[in-house]
Amino acid sequence: MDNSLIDDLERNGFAIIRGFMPAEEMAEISAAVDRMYDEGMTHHASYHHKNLCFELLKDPVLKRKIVVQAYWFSWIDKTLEEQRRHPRYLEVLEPLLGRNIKQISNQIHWKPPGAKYSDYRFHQDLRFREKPEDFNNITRHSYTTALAIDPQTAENGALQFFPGSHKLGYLGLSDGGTIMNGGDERTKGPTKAEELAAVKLDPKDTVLAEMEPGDLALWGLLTVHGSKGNRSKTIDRRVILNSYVRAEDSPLRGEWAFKDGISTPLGPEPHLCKYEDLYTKPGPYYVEGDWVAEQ
Ligand SMILES: O=C(O)CCC(=O)C(=O)O
Ligand SMILES: [Fe+2]
Repeated sequence: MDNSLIDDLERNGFAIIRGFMPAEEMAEISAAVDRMYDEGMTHHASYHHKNLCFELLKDPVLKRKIVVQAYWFSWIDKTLEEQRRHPRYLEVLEPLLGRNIKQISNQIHWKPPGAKYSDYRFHQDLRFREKPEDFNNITRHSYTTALAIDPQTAENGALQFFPGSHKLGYLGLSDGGTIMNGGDERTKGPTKAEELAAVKLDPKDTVLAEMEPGDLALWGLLTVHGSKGNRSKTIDRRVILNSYVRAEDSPLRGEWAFKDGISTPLGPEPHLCKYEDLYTKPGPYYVEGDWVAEQ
């Protein structure tokens, strides 16, 4: 067991594992992520099919369609389906979650250089568990991981964390608006210093998670984090976010990742994860007007 990982998570609420995924495997994963971008671009608007989703925006600065996120692409890509349950995840997660682990989210985030909307407002991921009552010990036994595909720097919008913020309870930051652009006039755009001050956080205390391809960041559902937009001219900022939960604390939700320590492929049909309408609105369908068009 790596005690420094557990210490970091207990003390700071997040940890970074350098060299989590070997370079040879990263080359394949990176190519698969690019395939998913191309797949997303075959759609004219945001596309949903069961848990699979591609979120597209018409970027007002680039003046073209971009893909910002994909969800549960593991349904359509073998490399990435294996990636989500790679034995390295078990090595890291077993001391935290045990040998029976389900996965709640499976996301790629892109930040095309120069795009207007590539900020992620500060938040706690508990915000994205709309039915916390479906889980036991929800904040204790859930972790989100971010695998760096590109180098992650201040310039291209690396993640930022508030160390120790996981001890503050749920703060409600960025509730009630989109995670990229806020809600009303008070919260529009990236998180403002006043919003942080209202919950006694000081922007000077953030830690930038600079990472190389293959490094992994992980954090709990109460750790405050976000990221700035991509201000670089040439480099994307791609990450794969996978979130995991102790299976016995999530009887209703999630896809198996490890069953008694055995890496477990997706089954014939998706399970309820975060998308509430899986059974009532499986699609496929498009969401024509998106929030950018509404600005
Ligand atoms: O991609 C990012 O920088 C942040 C993503 C994130 O925190 C989330 O989707 O919950
Ligand atoms: Fe998050």
